[in-house]
Amino acid sequence: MRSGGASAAAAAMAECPRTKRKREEDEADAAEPRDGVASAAPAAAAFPLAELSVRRVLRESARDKAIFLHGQVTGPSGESTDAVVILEKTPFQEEKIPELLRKHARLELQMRNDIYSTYHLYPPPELSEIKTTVVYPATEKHLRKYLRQEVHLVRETWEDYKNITLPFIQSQSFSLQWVYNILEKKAEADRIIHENPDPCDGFVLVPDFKWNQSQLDDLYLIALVHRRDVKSLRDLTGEHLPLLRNILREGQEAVAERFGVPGSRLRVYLHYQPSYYHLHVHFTALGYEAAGSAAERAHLLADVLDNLALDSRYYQRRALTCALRADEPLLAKFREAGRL
Ligand code: M7G
Repeated sequence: MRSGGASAAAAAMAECPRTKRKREEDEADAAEPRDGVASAAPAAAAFPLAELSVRRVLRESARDKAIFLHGQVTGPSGESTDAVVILEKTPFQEEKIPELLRKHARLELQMRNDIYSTYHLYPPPELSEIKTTVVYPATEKHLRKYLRQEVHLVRETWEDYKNITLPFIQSQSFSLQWVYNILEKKAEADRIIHENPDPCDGFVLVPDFKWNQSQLDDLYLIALVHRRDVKSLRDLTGEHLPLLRNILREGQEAVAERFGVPGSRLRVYLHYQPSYYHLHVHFTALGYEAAGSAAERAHLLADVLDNLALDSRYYQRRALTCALRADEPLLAKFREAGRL
């Protein structure tokens, strides 16, 4: 389902004057991504997985059945390029269970005791998918993002934001090219679930790349706003209430219509700090404990709306908690400033 009607071109023509200047600056920035990854068009060729040489395991989780690898691909002239490859076993799909039981390749007894027994079940290849996420070429920052790290909490005041965080993110943040590719329909256009094309108060809702869309247990979508002048929760004021209300209402409606999951079963929230400083909102299944849905990072959109309605400058007044990984340069900046 894609609603809203007006084309992207019409949306661009009707661009919110407030965002136009910012967009032009951002486009200039995007032409030279800060972290050095030029990726305007998605590469058509599949990633050469068989040629990946694994350098180290960045993180693994028995609970999530996932492993995060730092690997390198060697090009024809011998140069090595870093990649992050995430391998993740996918949840069961109920409707595929009869096929799995019928078509299993082998069932090997592991142990039997009285009425209890355990087995190794080997499913047919089409039912043993491993979700694979690739970041290639990966920057140092990507390697750091996925490396298992101790996390520290920092209380960031508005002054800290202006003096420490803002200058830091202006010089260091991840490239937003993937976001612009979605907004401009240069990538993932066929995956759009809903669009409100208004340049000020509109957004695009797409499946998050953490979700393979095969089952609803780990449903995960992301709403990316069209305007390009809102970096994060910190920039939000009462002016953004119509935009945020649209995201909550239309996003919930679109998910209910497409996936049959009602708003009461969705967790709709923003991250602070986010990894990508272009305002976006996470939609996850309520029963799914997505990484980043814990109290120190997730801000429910419904609460954000109420806070802004009570005080337009709420997020420029209060301190916000940030969870920063031990080797994150921003944490070092807080330490240098004597704020830790
Ligand atoms: P975040 O709060 O900035 O950071 O969320 P996090 O990644 O630390 O949670 C960005 C969200 O965008 C995450 O949920 C990512 O999984 C998702 N995401 C990132 N990339 C690069 C893409 C992409 O290329 N396509 C889609 N659909 N989602 C992405």
